[in-house]
Amino acid sequence: MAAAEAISIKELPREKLDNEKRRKKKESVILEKVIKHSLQSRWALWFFKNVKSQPWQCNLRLVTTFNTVEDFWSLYTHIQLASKLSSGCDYSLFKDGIEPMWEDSRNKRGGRWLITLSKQQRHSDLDALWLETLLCLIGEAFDEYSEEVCGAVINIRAKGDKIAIWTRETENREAVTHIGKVYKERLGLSSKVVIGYQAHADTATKSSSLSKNKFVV
Ligand code: MGP
Repeated sequence: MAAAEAISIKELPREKLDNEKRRKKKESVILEKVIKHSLQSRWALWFFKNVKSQPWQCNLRLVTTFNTVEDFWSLYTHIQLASKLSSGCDYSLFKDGIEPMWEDSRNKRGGRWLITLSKQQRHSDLDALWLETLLCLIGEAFDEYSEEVCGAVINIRAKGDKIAIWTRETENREAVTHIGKVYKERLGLSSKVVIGYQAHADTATKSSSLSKNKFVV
């Protein structure tokens, strides 16, 4: 079939050949749209590996961006599970155009809903919680407040891993609390578990590793 097609294309005059190429390109774009399912936003995956001799920002690398369900799964199944990364590494998934750092203009007035895990949970819970976090993001799970979401970060740390959803404005109380409630429910956390929301401005200036919670759910 492909060989027969190649022969017939070769025999076409130049103008017809160009038209044929254009038709085929259009066809493949349409086919891609039919086969692939678009996400509402384009997302960027970042990887951080701690090299202490370098400034923090130099250790951050953009892996790739995607905007379809299929491309998300193909990326997810190709990269290392979070639980297999070495200590000091992070993955971040952010809306394309927002850098996963406090300084980005879309993050600087925002904060994060933080899930802190025990060392034992790396093996029992971490990968499932991170996957659910990713699905909340790409599925825009927070109703009309999904626009407030900037991204999510997973920190692999010897002292205990962390997962957080970053939102853009700490002052949008209604949006922040809605996102926190839905997130807690999606993670299947018991109502007895309390999770906290911290402003990046506080995290960035904190002296201990605990900054105060602005909201809890
Ligand atoms: P971390 O990687 O978020 O948490 O921040 P970790 O390693 O668990 O440390 P802890 O302090 O929360 O216990 C570690 C350090 O990385 C910070 O103290 C900053 O020096 C740097 N860092 C982290 N973030 C998210 C940023 C950021 O957005 N911008 C800049 N400039 N530095 C950051």
